[in-house]
Amino acid sequence: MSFLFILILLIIIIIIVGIIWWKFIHKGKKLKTIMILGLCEAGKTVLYYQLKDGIFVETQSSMKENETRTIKLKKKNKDEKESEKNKEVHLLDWPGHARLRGKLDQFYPILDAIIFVLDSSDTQLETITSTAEFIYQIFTDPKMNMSPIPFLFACNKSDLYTSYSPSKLKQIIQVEFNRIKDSKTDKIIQNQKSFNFDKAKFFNQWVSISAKDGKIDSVYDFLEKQLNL
Ligand SMILES: Nc1nc2c(ncn2[C@@H]2O[C@H](COP(=O)(O)OP(=O)(O)OP(=O)(O)O)[C@@H](O)[C@H]2O)c(=O)[nH]1
Ligand SMILES: [Mg+2]
Repeated sequence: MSFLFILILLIIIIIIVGIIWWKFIHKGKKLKTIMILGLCEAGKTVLYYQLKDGIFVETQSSMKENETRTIKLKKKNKDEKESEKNKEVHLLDWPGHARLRGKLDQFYPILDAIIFVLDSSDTQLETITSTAEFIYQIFTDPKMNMSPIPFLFACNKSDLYTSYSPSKLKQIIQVEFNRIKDSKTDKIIQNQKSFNFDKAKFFNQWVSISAKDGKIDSVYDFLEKQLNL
C-alpha cells in the first residue's frame, strides 16, 4: 500500500516538474512579432524581402500580407566587414490599401514593434494627410493603447534626390496630425494640448533608409536595441 502511494506521488511530482519545465522552455522561445505598415507604394514589401532574404526584389502592389519566421540581421564591424545572423522573428508585411485595414486591430495585441514605412520622396498634401490619418488611427486605437510598443518610422527612398529628411517629414506629418486631432473629440490624445511625436506615449524613432539599395542599417539597429534581437 505504502509502495503504491509513493509511486503515485512520484508520478504526480514528475508530471508537475514536466509541466513547469515545458512552460519555462517555451516562455523563452516566444517569437517577437513585428509588423510593417504604411501607405501603398511606400516600399514595405521591398523592405520585407531585404530583411527576410537580404536581397532586392521587384514587387507589385500587395493584395495580401507576407509573413516569415526568420530574418537576416546584417552588421558591419569596425573594418566595414559585414556579418550576417539568422534571427527567429515573426515579421508581417501588411498591404497599404486602406480597404485591407479593417482587420488590422486584431493584430495589435500580439505586436512587439511596428515599422512604419514612408515614401520620403512623396510629400503631396494628399499623401501627408493619409499618412497622418493612418498614424492617428493607430495611436488612438484602444487595443494599441493597452500596452504601447515602439515604432520605427522608416523614411524610405532616400536614394531619390527629391527625398525629404526624417526630421522634415516628422515635422510636416506632426502638423497634419494636429489638424486631424483638433477636428476630432478623441479622449486619448485630446488631453495633450498639441501632439508632439517627441512626447508621444509610443516610443518612436525616425530614420532614413533605402530599401531598394539595402541601406537599412537603422532598421537592424532598431530591432537589436528595441527588441534585443
Ligand atoms: N527609388 C526607390 N524605390 C523604391 C525603394 N523601395 C521601394 N521602391 C519602389 O517602390 C515601389 C513600391 O514598392 P513596394 O515595396 O511594392 O511597396 P509597398 O509599400 O509594399 O506597397 P503595397 O504593397 O501596395 O502596400 C516599387 O516599384 C519599388 O521598387 C527605395 O528605397 N528607393
Ligand atoms: Mg507590398
